[in-house]
Amino acid sequence: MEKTFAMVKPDGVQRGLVGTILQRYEQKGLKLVAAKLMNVSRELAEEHYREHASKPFFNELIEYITSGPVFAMVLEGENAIKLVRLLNGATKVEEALPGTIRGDFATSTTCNLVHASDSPESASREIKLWFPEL
Ligand code: FUP
Repeated sequence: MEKTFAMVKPDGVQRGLVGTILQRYEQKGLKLVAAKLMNVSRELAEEHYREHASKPFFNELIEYITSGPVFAMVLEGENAIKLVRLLNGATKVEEALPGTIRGDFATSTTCNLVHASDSPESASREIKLWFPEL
């Protein structure tokens, strides 16, 4: 069974949307196999977003993700990687369709509520990075 890493970012935790977001993943049929509410160190944030290190929005992204606790998860199911991304919606806020988490709840591309791994390689890397104890 495929596993993916997902997280509710600080604005989602602050707005009390952890339950609503987790419910969407669970209602779809994905199984929660690990989860924790945690503060993100600058080191972890920079490693997680290392592919964006040269982007103009990198600093803002690191400030945002370290600004408060996140709810990190591992979800499991057939096609889990693609399905969680589909439920999250498009990265750009103006492209995230209603019915998706971002489409229904986010108004900003930087503060876009959720993250999910985008490939089997990212899923494996991110699960190890965020859940080294597994
Ligand atoms: P996603 O996989 O949907 O999280 O999107 P990316 O990995 O492309 O981007 C990671 C994060 O960078 C996004 F969640 C938000 C932020 N970002 C911006 O702030 N501006 C952009 O133009 C693109 C991404």
